Amino acid sequence: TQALVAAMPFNPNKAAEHGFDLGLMPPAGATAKPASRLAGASTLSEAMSSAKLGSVAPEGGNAATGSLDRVRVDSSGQALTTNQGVAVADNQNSLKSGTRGSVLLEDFILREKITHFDHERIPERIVHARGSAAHGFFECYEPLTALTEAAPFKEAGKITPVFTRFSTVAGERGSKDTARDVRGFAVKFYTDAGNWDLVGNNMPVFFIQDAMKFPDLVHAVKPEPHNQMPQAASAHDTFWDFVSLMPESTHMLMWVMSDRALPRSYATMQGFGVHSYRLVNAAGESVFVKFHWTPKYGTHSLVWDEAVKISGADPDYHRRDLWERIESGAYPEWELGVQTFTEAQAEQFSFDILDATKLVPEELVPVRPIGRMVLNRNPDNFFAETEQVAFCTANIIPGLDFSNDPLLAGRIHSYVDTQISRLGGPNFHELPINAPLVPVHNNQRDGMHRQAIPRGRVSYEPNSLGGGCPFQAGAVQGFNSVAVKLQARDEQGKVRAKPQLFAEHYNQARLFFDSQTPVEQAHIAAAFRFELSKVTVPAIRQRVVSMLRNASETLAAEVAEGLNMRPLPEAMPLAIDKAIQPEISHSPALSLMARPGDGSIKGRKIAILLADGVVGQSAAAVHAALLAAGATPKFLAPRIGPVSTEDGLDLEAQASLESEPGFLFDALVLPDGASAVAGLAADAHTFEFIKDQYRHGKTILALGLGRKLLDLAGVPLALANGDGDPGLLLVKDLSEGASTAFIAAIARHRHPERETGPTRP
Ligand code: HDE
Repeated sequence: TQALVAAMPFNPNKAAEHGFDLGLMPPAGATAKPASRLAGASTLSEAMSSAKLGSVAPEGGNAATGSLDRVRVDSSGQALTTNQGVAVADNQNSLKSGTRGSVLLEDFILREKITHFDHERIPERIVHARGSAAHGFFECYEPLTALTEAAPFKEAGKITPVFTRFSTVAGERGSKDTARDVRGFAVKFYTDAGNWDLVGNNMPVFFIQDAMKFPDLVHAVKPEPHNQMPQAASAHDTFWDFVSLMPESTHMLMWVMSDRALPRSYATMQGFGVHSYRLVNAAGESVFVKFHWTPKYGTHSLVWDEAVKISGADPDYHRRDLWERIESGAYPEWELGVQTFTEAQAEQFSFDILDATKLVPEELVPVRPIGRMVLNRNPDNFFAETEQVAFCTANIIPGLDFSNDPLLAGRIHSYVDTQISRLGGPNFHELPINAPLVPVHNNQRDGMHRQAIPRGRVSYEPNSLGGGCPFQAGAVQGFNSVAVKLQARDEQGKVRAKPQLFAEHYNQARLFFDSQTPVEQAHIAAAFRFELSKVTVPAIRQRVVSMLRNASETLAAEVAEGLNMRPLPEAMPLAIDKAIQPEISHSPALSLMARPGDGSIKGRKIAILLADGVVGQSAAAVHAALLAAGATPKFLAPRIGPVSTEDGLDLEAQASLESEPGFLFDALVLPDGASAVAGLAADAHTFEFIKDQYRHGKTILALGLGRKLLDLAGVPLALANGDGDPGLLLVKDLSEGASTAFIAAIARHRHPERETGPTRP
């Protein structure tokens, strides 16, 4: 028993890691491309100094360095104290005038404790309130100096620490992880030239083109103001009312109704910078750039039925997944890629690169990989790190610059502004998680919660009393904005207007839909049907379908059919008077299936069912094989705890069928042994478990007599068209290479062949 329980890939009772640099490094033997400077270094600080990072802030603490002893608290072996450091003798009873008398006002211990508690909450983020984050590093593949002088891209093997936060957008801080929603993908690079935040999403486009519309969009999608419903859902009247009056949202709606909005985990979703930014080299020359994060483990999503069920059984599904992957060493990893193009190229595109509702198809500009990000350390404290981290699109460094995207402009203002109220004043950059690695020197002073103690009497520049310090860095060392030339068409003077191409709303929505596989298209149609079935006002449903007709008649017809809408409403009038011919009509890169991943099953959760009388050897052997492949196998039985086996091996169920239902797992093993099969068959949860696994396209391995459970659950052993089901493996025992076949089938993630139509069995 001990051996198998201890063989869990992570320790759920993980102790606090006070003062250690544990977990800061890539796993032993990890191959960093190309020549890693990490080899031989035992702490990140060491690795960073060998990677020629800048000096570490002398103030003594940045969460990226791991050297946070000044602010970390280790209470082991310590007596309880007040915030003034006074030892507390009794933490159970308030001070009273006699045991039954009134509580005394002088009880400063009680008052301090309650007062602090009363103020423990800060406002949640207005959007992206629910998130999870981790520390890690970015490693540069090769110098990118021809294009940019940005610090992380200077040398092959250069390491830059990062802190990355993933989030849902609409739900509140305590809402569920698996809502249909966009996911935030925000990366803080602690570079040796200051902090750079790449604040992106898991979709490369956005709903609106101008920041002016953002408060409207957010008000429309958030719970409705009169009754505060529904939580973490776009399936309601106000959202669809708004977007159906904003046809520029059509492209983004395709993404949000696709399985992209239901990621299987943060580790299996892409990330995008969305806007066009600029890369600037030392000579001041610049090109446009779009940033892409591509997950090493492939892009994998949930199906809707699965997402709905998970949100009930484990609202922390993605948070738990990220935490457990890191604890088990199956570190999430992404490749950073860039699409770079010149002003002249941009002029030729059939869309405007300042329009955040458009992407640059990879067929037009390929994505060039420039480095990788590995997340390998969980935060010590959720509030201090994940909640207090403050990302901001304005945080850029020399070598980067903005484009004139009007959505980006609004963001450059919004983030600092919102953080001033969320984090209580202008000094949140001093919080350890936000502090840059490089020292900060300026004449900003005071404000709420100031930590730094600036010395001397000079707080202005120019000065002579402070020897002129801190002085302007000058054009060579300091940040310079690209001197972009105004073009003739910009010389209209002040206008509240958009460029003409912003009025073309449907070409890329069509491109996206037409580039999906049939299963993905069916899921998009089903998502529109579901969401619009929650819309109570028929005119809004009609308006959405009339908008969809401009993007895809096929999709519009399918959605209308699902809503019993006959005849089809007229197509919405176009906002642009001339047809814009797109460059391409098909982009395979837009399908989730385009990135199956590295073929490993690292981080996948696999259920092995047990019951008394099970054949212990084969169950234990599958467990060992899955563990060796980097997955997280788990024994489950009708009840948690010890299970007796046919062959006398001690096994222990780590969860019950009731506590962790089937849809929480990526694959399933049905055990061998006559009495175990009878025991499992006597529990109705077993059949729910199997049916969900089957319906959701998961891989199922039945060992020996375990296949009987499939028959009892009514699972068909062949596909509807008579072909064999690639996700069902029925074997006598493990000797026939079954675990290899099982692992290969799990690596496919899901077997959509089982789906027979939009309404699915
Ligand atoms: Fe944000 N966004 N946003 N956003 N956003 C915030 O900043 C905003 C947009 C994104 O993990 C807020 O600190 C405006 C696009 C992420 O802490 C706020 C506009 C993209 C996060 C804000 C946008 C994003 C935020 C709320 C339209 C993808 C979470 C709390 C002009 C490229 C960061 C906060 C984290 C958070 C404003 C649109 C990504 C209110 C005004 C497009 C990942 O400042």
